[in-house]
Amino acid sequence: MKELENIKELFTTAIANVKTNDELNVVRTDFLGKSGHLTTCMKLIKDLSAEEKKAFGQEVNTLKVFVSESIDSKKIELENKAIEEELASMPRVDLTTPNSGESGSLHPVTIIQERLINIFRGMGFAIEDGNEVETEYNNFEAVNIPKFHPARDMQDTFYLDNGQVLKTHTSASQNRIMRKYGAPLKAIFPGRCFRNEELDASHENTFFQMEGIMIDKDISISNLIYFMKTMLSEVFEREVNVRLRPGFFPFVEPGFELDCSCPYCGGKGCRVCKHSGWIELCPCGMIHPNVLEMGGIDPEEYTGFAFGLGLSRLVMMTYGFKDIRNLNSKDLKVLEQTRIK
Ligand code: FA5
Repeated sequence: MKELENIKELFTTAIANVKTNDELNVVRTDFLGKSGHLTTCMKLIKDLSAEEKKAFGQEVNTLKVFVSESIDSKKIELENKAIEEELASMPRVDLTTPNSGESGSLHPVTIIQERLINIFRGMGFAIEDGNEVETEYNNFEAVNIPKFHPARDMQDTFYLDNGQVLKTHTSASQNRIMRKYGAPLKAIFPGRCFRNEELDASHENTFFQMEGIMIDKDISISNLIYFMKTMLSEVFEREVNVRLRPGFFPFVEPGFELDCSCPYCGGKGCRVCKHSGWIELCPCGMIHPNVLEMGGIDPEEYTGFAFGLGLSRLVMMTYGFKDIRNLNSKDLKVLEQTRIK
């Protein structure tokens, strides 16, 4: 019937022009909807003879099936096209590319820091994190360095406009950690420190330290020596000896500089230890009663030790870096150096 042929032609052109789902929905409504072409053309049936009605009905049905199947396959075609476009816009990874053998590596400071964390975790120490921007109180006053104390001159400091400071040493976190845990307490807290330094091969303005404190009843210098010796023997993977020399830090009394027997020559003397057999490694001491008190811990009841390991310097020694500035240099050779080990 002419009417149906016209509808089919109209539909074929309309579906061929469809580019989006919205356009497809419009075509569906135009042909299959309540007032669509196929529904309205059924109204013609009432003027037909009984025989024509049957044939017409069949033709309309056939056209309806054709229209809905065409709409369904157009829908699938649009979906596939959308997936293809999304895939084409994604970065391509060729999983069959042969591996170059190159692999990434952690930064040497991270490697040694992780090793230290594992050692201390094994000895029951909590691992804490400190702020990089600190209050002047935490960085100085809380560790017994009041305003105008000459010891402030030992650490040339970056002050911020709001009066806070870039942490000059990890000791700045002692007060917060003592207040957080109270006594007894065993914690280490590695962190980045900043000082306005005259730069050279062993001085950076940004470097890492790792602080440790242990506070309990009857803690003595023997405990300090034991933990330092155990830590350093594990770090260097061989038995080392330690010795203490007097050192001054306002937050410990007595204070020490701890030397470690050279792990490279076993104490005989070599280039690394400048032929002395000893390496200066870690200032430490018994926590000053004022510092315990400011941390909310009764110094009559508790004693403790603290140490401040120069982590960046330890990394230099472990991997044989001659200049500390390499560690912050972004030079990939730094990472390659640790990959060999
Ligand atoms: C301190 O910072 C004390 N807070 C350490 C301490 C903690 C003592 C607890 C007693 C008890 P000192 O300024 O010496 O101390 O620094 C400690 C270590 O950090 C040094 O031995 C050194 O290894 C490292 N260090 C200091 N300044 C720099 C720098 N500019 N660049 C690289 N490493 C540095």
